[in-house]
Amino acid sequence: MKKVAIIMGSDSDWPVVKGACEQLRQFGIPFEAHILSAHRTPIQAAEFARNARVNGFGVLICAAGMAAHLAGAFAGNSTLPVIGIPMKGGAMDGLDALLATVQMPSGIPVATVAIGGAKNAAVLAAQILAVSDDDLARKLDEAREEMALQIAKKEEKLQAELNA
Ligand code: RP5
Repeated sequence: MKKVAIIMGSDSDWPVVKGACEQLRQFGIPFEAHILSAHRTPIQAAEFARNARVNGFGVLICAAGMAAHLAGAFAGNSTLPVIGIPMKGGAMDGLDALLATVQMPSGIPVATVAIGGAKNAAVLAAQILAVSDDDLARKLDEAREEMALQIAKKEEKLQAELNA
């Protein structure tokens, strides 16, 4: 199976980003996580992105806050699908990162999840890899079934409380 690369702009992003790692682990998807910055380590970031396909990656997840150019820089240097996680924090509490990540120029897309949406970034990466992986597609179906089961249990509990 192709690997997922999870790149974060700073170690301060890690407490949120590790949620993506946990989700990938649950699906049994191999991944690497690295700290690389579009601004502080621009050469290393570009090199990683340029070599990602040949190094066995299938999807790139990039998490960054504030002037969040990391996902865009990766997208500019690779034709692998790039998923951006805008990080909370700074003067605008993530809105700046959301706009910086999502407002890409035509031709260079970044699939942007919600502010701090690490779990969804991992699920979307899994869905991309599952296009050509039936086992993984089955795991995604099972996860959906489990989610629906949890909601049904909550609904039952709510109705029991209302009718008590
Ligand atoms: C971004 O700036 C990082 O992704 C992080 O979200 C934010 C703050 O970085 P630190 O100052 O905590 O290293 O580049």
